[in-house]
Amino acid sequence: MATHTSETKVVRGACPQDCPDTCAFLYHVEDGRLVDVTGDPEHPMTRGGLCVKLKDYAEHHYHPERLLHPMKRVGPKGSGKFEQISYDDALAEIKTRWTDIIDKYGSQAIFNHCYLGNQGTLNGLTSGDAFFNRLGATIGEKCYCESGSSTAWIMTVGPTGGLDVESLAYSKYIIVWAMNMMSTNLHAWPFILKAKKKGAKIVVIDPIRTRTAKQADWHIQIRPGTDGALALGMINVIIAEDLVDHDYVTKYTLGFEELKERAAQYPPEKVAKITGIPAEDIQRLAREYATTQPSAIREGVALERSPGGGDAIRAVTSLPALVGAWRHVGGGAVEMPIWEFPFNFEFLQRPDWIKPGTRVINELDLGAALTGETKLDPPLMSLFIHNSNPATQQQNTNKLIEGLKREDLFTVVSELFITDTARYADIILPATLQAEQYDLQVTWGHLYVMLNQPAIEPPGECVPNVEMFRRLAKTMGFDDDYWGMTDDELLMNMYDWDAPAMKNITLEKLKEVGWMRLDVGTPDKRAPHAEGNFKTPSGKCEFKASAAENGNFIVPVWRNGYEEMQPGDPVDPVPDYIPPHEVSGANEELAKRFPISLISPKPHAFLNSQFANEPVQQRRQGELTVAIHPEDAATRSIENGDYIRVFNDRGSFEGKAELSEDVSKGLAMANLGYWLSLTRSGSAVNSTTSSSHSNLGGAGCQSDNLVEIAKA
Ligand SMILES: Nc1nc2c(c(=O)[nH]1)N[C@H]1C(S)=C(S)[C@@H](COP(=O)(O)OP(=O)(O)OC[C@H]3O[C@@H](n4cnc5c(=O)[nH]c(N)nc54)[C@H](O)[C@@H]3O)O[C@H]1N2
Ligand SMILES: Nc1nc2c(c(=O)[nH]1)N[C@H]1C(S)=C(S)[C@@H](COP(=O)(O)OP(=O)(O)OC[C@H]3O[C@@H](n4cnc5c(=O)[nH]c(N)nc54)[C@H](O)[C@@H]3O)O[C@H]1N2
Ligand SMILES: [Mo]
Repeated sequence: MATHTSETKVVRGACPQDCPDTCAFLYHVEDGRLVDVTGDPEHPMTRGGLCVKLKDYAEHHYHPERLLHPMKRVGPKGSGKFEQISYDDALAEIKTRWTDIIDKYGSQAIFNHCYLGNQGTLNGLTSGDAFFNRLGATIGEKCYCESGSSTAWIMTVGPTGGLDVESLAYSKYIIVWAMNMMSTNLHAWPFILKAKKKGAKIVVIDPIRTRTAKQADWHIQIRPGTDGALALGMINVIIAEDLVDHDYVTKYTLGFEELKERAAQYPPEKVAKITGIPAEDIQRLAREYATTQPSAIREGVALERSPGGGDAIRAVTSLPALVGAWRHVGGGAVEMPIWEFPFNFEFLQRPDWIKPGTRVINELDLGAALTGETKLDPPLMSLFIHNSNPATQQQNTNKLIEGLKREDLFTVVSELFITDTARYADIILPATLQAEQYDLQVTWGHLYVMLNQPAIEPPGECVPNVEMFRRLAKTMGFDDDYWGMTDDELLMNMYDWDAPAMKNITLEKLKEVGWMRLDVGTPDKRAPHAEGNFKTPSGKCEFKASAAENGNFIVPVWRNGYEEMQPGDPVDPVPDYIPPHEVSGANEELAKRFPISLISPKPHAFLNSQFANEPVQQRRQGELTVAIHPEDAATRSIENGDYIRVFNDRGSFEGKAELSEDVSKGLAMANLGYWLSLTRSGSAVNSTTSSSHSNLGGAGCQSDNLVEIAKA
């Protein structure tokens, strides 16, 4: 940290990154220059410390390669050759091309690809929805993350925040299920340590012996994509040994008999064969979990990243009600507390502007949509990409890149840097970084409303997304009041400020203090479902989901507010185990050619692909490494430090071999996030991952990936 003088101005902010912690920032500014960004010591989650990724955040604002002006492509697509143009010329070009496309093909030939590069209310996940709904573009389902787990969570317990992570301090038994908290939810760990000090047992369920697993009392090394079987096996034991809280189940749950029947098909011996976990361990886990109250489950997103991911999360989310864990402070489960925030999605996304009959395409199917593999009428002729970097982050990137190369495709990218995706743009618009913009941050890991106030002027012609869409709306001739509203006017409409959770919270007060806790009970007292009160149609925890009667659906948040169900495979009202596609047994032929399961979790020092172009973070993270079991390495004559090639029918990438028993035999691990343009092979993990979907919410199956490995 730099030393600060009395000349230093301190401005309150909030971290914009796609992370459950959403830390409270203090921006330190001297002579108009951001000299440091520190964590607010008063904030109960941040507690004065930022993660390694954000340690050099002030400098990130002055990165020499930051985009400061609009750019127009001058070389072939993908070459990264651009020349500066004015903002007005960029807007004029967009208007001409879009008008032409709309005349020839209709507005649905335009597609917006957006994710959570920025997590603000004004500038984040939904920042393009109102504009593109107004334009009549094809609706993009934003399914990179949490769409599967949220659908499953809402089907089971409704849109509730569930267990407050701060209440983990009061738990006696904590299961961290598919989450590498030490890297991805660091600020929740101290609450777990508090519980541990008081004697709580910490269990981590993860195929890999991660940093987090190493801190646990018990690491359960599960085969990827088999969590649904483990949860049903636990339910089997809990019911067979009568560890059920019958009073709770009778009063506050729906479908116990059906769940009992389903779980009877998953005795521990059978589950042991599926998951690779010894039957005695499954029994012990079930007994300890049921009888050590309050017991808590921290659900990680990786639970959804397999073909049966949705049902796995429904089964896991059924556990606390079965044993009455919700009765206690510190008991229950947490997916995302985001459901406690009173968003006004009707205003945020303007679903009323969606023209009847507008089609929907999952962003994760963009490669197939662009290349013509999915027959589309009209075809996609223009892409607008912001807050996302699909060329590194989307599965099966080779197919996507083939689509991005199309000469007849008009692509606009709004970015901070010329990323792997921006290289394929026709026009690039420069975006602001967090110290340069105003926003109310959306948080998905705690219960504080967080205001970010601008501390410095935006450099060059950079503008926040919200202003970019105002300009685009004006350019396209939209004259609705919406586009003339100030940031504060928008925010006043985007939340229900009169909701009980917002008691005493106002924008004025937030401007003074920076952050305030929602009025949803304090961590030492909060037990939201002690007496049921689930937000499901029945008001109960639904082991048998009423929502399944509506067929396959995803939460409207992920599709511009669009409510209509898509015809899909019928969903079983009671969760079942749906096996992975890419395992021996499911696909013998594939498993013979590609015998290694590859997992691609989050990097410690990058935030998805962000900061992967920062030399400091590159040093912290190291080069692209593939962890492989020593026996698998030996049969392939691979030694520690060798460069290896990881491949399957979809693609390949190269990395450095790290022989490690942190991965079991038949499993390998390589982190996500490396920029293709900065790797040895010009490719990374997502060159190998498949485009298949989890059974709920259109989520991706990043953990369902068979590969072979050889010396490079
Ligand atoms: N194999 C594999 N693939 C995965 C995952 C995995 O575990 N394994 N995880 C998935 C998950 S969970 C997620 S969330 C996705 C994430 O996928 P993305 O959201 O695409 O991830 P980022 O790399 O954060 O890309 C965000 C981009 O937005 C830009 N950006 C940041 N702020 C702003 C802004 O204010 N305005 C504009 N216009 N741009 C901005 C950044 O520079 C960055 O390039 O990846 C998914 N992909
Ligand atoms: N440092 C850092 N922090 C981040 C991010 C980042 O890129 N870097 N990204 C942010 C984002 S977008 C998100 S969504 C969160 C996600 O944070 P996490 O929920 O922690 O997600 P992942 O890193 O995808 O995976 C977590 C763990 O799940 C394991 N896993 C993979 N497949 C399976 C499976 O089938 N079953 C089980 N039981 N475990 C499995 C992986 O080995 C990994 O250790 O982190 C956020 N925080
Ligand atoms: Mo994510």
